[in-house]
Amino acid sequence: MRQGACAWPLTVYGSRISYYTGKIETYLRYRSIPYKMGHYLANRRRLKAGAGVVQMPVIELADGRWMSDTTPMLAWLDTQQDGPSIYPVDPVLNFLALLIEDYADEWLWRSAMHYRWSYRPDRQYAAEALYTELVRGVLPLPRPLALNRLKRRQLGGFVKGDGVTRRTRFHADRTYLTALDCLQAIVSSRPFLLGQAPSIADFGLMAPMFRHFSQDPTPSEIMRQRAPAVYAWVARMWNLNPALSGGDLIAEVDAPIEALLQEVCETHLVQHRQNAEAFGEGRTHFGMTVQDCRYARLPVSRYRVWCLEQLRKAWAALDGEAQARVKSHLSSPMAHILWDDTKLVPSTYDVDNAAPFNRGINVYGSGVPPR
Ligand SMILES: N[C@@H](CCC(=O)N[C@@H](CS)C(=O)NCC(=O)O)C(=O)O
Repeated sequence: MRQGACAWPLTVYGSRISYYTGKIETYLRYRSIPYKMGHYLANRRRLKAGAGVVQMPVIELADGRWMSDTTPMLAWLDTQQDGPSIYPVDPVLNFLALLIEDYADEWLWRSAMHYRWSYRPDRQYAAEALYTELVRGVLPLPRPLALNRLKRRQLGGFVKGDGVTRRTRFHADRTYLTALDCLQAIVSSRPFLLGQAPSIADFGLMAPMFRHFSQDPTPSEIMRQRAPAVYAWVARMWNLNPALSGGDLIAEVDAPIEALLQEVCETHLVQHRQNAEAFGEGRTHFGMTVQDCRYARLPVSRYRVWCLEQLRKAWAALDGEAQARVKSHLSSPMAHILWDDTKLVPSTYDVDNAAPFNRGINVYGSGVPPR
């Protein structure tokens, strides 16, 4: 580790069942960066004052700085390391890995929230876990009332409020199953997505696959039955040892990665285009058709417009030869939003490029999707 003992240890404000907290902890453990967990709810005013946002995770550095948003956090943390970077040297692999991270962060989220809060045993498990870890002793609420409020907030806001209805539910289920099938095909033949070493694609996918899909009762049983190699990969990622996990990445993108990229294009990139267009028109909600499913009313996210801007910037930074290679692996017309001349209305988020040390924003409004 190169850096600044002055910045460590870190205090991570999050939860042991949180999507993005699991992603960042996987990396901190891999690099042996010392950290402790801080109480999220008891410190929410400090998080708002320090990082500008109350979301999981927010990180306080020992030198008094604050970070939010795991994507720029990982990018910054990785500049502080001596070991081989998790960002591939090959610009094509690097671009595709960033795209997979974004798909894991911003597309699989809906499906993960649906599995956790739509299914009764999963909802009960998650509400109990959040109550015990975050609420008990902090908010003066009787346990049954707290559990009910948690379930209502999450199911109303992040499932129904994020477009999962009787008509779209099959697709929120299928999104997970397709991701599992794609990943099973990849990690059955090598330890990590892009070869013998973990990359940002693996760390990104740990967000949904670890704290949600491999832990929540319903999707974890599906994972064990349908994709045991993915179950093993999750454990491998959580138990990473840099001495045992170095090695080469694939020289060329292969068919199993292309199948995953096809799914990314058909789902996540459709959502990116529709969300950015609706943002540009000043709308609060939008509809979209993904594969054979019509989502009628989804909340617009300014943060996701910024994510798309970041991907388009990464694309623009590639030279002509790398761009041609990327295009050869993203044959779907849905991929064109990454490079076509669509004029996006700027998000105006993080215009100083200070993330993760900027004033953060939530993915939706003030946290929960607005109805
Ligand atoms: N882009 C952020 C997203 C963080 C995020 O949305 N975390 C969720 C929980 S895992 C959250 O705090 N949601 C807001 C809420 O529940 O109020 C990141 O990568 O860290």
